Amino acid sequence: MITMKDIVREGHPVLREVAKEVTLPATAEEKEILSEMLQFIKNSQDPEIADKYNLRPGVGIAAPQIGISKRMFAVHTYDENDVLYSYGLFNPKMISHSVEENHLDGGEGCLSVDREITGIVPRHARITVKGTTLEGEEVKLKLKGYIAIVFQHELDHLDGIMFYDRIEAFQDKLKKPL
Ligand code: SB7
Ligand code: NI
Repeated sequence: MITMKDIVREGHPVLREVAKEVTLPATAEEKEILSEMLQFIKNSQDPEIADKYNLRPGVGIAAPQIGISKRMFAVHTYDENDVLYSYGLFNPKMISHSVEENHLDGGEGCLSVDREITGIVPRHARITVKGTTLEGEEVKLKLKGYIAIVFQHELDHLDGIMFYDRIEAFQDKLKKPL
């Protein structure tokens, strides 16, 4: 069972690596890891289990967050219409996106970041993602709203990008000479 002790925190180089493609079909071990990741997210949303194991509630997790530099992530959360999006995906890839942007008013957080970082994280409003499910099925998902933002957060982890890299004020501060 995955618990918080397995979660790699910021500062660990694996979070900054570009993760490697999973050779398909995925091995039994890769499938096992990805289903454990999905189970961790489900557990983190179960008040009793989360309390018992001290899990921080999460909506998704990417393999680099457990120290595995492979292109796979799990998402388990509901959209604005209470439709459940529950996926373990191998080699997820954004194949198109809107020009229009969107963001969460409250900003974003991350299981690998143990501090509050405020700021607007600009994201694409709509994306199309292709990937292979835990069951080995190829899917093409058209996403918008909250779910599209969660997927972009997870896709970024596979490219070594943290949500705060995209906070404009933060970027400006880094670029500005003293
Ligand atoms: C807020 C939180 C997340 C995505 C988008 C907005 C995910 C939090 C959990 N993770 O750290 C997953 O990488
Ligand atoms: Ni994250």
